Amino acid sequence: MRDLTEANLTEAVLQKLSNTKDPRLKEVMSSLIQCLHTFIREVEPTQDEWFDAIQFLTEVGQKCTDKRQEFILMSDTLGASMLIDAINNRKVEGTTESSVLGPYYRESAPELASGQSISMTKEGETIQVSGHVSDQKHVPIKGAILDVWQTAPNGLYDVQDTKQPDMNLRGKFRTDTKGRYLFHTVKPASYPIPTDGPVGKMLSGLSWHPNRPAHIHFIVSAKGFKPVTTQLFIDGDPYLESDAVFAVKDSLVAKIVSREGASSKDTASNNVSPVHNDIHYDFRLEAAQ
Ligand code: MBD
Ligand code: FE
Repeated sequence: MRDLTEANLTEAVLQKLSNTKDPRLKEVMSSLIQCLHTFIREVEPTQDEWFDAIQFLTEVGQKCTDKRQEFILMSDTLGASMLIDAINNRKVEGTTESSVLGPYYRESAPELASGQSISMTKEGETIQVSGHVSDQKHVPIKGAILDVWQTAPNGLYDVQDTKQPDMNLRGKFRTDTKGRYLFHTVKPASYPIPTDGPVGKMLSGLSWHPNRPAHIHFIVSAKGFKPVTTQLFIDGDPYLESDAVFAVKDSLVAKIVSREGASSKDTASNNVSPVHNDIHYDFRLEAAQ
């Protein structure tokens, strides 16, 4: 391999894969090398531009900590995460649609009793979230687990905000014998994804806004069923049509229904008419094969 040129360099790199044993690795790298070379041939980056690109990826890596995942943010904002999700969770009639996990999931959320609130501070407007978990034929699933997380009304997750208690606005709930779940929370807000890193610079360079519509994350799982990672979005949010991470699906938009005059422990002591905010949403899981 000498005197490689613009014309034969791609072929020479691909040739080297003939020694690669793992067939999937071979397939993946073959495609990656071809796509990368095609991209370079199309764009013809200057050497300064290529160095800037390497600098950008370096900064993405350096921005990552145990509380900040800039690579996920890059994948999300370029639509890659939703494309991976779409390919791996093709729509199955009668089941809840999936959406992206995002960078703020934590595995060890506390298990809470039905009806409890995931808000440790109670700051914000209380909402009650309830519904059923069932299979495709509407048969209720007992003991399904809903792992839930969201931002505070200031638009920050616990890990982003030193003022919030650890594990604030996270919890795991279990369905009862009739497949019902119930919990309380506070109204989430639409908010910008973090813009103080290289992905923020990329978005502003592209004139793309960083905002996500208000949402509540769920991983719903049950024995014998395929778990679904999804999000519920609040109807009427101004960013439903332009989510910075492309995650909104019509079937995942939920209405907050306000009932005046309902008795509520939270508001009964105040001198205002008690209002109950309700979200009702039923999840449906596909049986595992
Ligand atoms: C979020 O809160 C989120 O849910 C996703 C998918 C990406 C960035 C921030
Ligand atoms: Fe989120």
